[in-house]
Amino acid sequence: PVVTDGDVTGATPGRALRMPPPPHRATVPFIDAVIDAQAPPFVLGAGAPVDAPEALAGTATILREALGLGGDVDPDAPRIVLRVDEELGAEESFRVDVTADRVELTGAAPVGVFRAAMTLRQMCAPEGAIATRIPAGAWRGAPAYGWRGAMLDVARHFRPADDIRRLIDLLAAHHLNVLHLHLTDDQGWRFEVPGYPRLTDIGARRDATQVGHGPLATVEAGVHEGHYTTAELRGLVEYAAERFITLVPEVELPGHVQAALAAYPELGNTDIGDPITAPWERFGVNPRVLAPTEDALAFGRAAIDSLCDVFDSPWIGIGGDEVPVDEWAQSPAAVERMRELGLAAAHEVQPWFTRHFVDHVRSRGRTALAWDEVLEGVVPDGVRILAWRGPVAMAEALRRGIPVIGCPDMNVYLDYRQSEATDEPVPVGPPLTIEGAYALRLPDGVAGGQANTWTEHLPTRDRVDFAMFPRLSAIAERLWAGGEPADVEEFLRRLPTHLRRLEAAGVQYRQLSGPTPA
Ligand code: TNX
Repeated sequence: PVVTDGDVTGATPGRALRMPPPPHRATVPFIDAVIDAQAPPFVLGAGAPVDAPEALAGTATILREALGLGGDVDPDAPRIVLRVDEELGAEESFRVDVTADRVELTGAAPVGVFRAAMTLRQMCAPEGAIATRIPAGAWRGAPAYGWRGAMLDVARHFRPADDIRRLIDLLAAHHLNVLHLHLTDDQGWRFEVPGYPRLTDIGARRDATQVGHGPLATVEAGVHEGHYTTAELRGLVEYAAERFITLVPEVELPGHVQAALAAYPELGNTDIGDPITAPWERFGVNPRVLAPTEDALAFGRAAIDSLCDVFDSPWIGIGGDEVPVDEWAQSPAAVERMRELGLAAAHEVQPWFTRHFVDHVRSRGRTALAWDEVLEGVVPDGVRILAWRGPVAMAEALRRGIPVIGCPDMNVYLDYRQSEATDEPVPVGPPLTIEGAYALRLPDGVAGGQANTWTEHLPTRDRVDFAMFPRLSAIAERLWAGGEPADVEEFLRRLPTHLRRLEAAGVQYRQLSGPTPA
């Protein structure tokens, strides 16, 4: 008899409801299958050959490593075959076809073959793929959205390149295809810009950091520093590309710039406020912004150029969020300059910057990515919006025909606390539970979605793991599936199997039973 997954994931009366399904029926994102329970299964041997044409050699290598295939190949053993079949549909569409003597991984394009390979790894035992018995059947997948992303803020707390590679592996395992790196903010500047050496000499180091959140927060001494060299970033771009992930860089302009102003104070409004001598040690919305000068524009262009030279991403982030206009209104020099530029009020300064930076990104053959605050002004052509302030922001972009990525904070802000429990570490924002993440529902017409991990209160890799997982697993499934959220109970039945995968990968995820932060 042929049974489908829908019948056997635990919902069938008479089955042990609490038994988590086996790995091949517990993929995350869920990949539906038609299983032939009568046919003999495939058993993965350590010597299994992996057959792949030259164009798929990179994926074959990654797959061999993921499955733990090493040493001698047994040419007569049941094998794994990688192939492209353009008939399959959109690029990322794939199939995994299993019989006793072969597993066939077919993609509509090489990217689809890679998704199939990641699915095959999930179908095997998390603790070690060798010797897994996979029932005969056909698994078939295709994503709902072209942009399935995760953003990591490496400005508030730097993460070394090795940690980024590890994160890329985890995203790839979840079929995510964008890693957005938030590379600059008030508290740190993390990439090199030719002609502006002090950005990384001064802007990448601070000597103290806010500890805690809210009225009881204190600032405590302790050096925090780090930045990526250009060579490191090029290496990351390549590593990501091999895993069919686009690394999307972002520089924050014209607000969230205190680290840059610490390095080059003359780019700011120097006739107002205290002199800036170091990156910000506090968290929150910082009042300091770029001055509306030619020098500030040239600086922004240089930063964008540096990103375009290093990253091959079609999208370049230019920031745009939380820009307070007060400084422009109160600085006599800025007011004078606004008069020269014909800007009637301080709130017209941000759109002036935006237009300039968007045009510059476009002159480099890329598309600018900006936070939804830019919708408050005139939005030039050639912008893609990151809508973080909920359904209203997504609807506004859609109404104006501007391409938009949904990242509604209530569903995807992974810095938000995970429950009401008093021992939940650093209680930022309203609680976002795993059920809340799984409830993500993007409106029709968006280009995709992403989860954002801001790291003000996440100083270590373990804390980032704790914030991200397993909520990011839930979001990855929602971005793959699209439409209305499926039954969260069904997801929760698969989750224990998925947690074993995270465990095997050494992820310090948050236990479902509650906080045990590192
Ligand atoms: C708002 S979302 C910010 C970030 C903070 C975050 C904290 C966005 C574009 N800006 O600068 O880190 O809230 O949740």
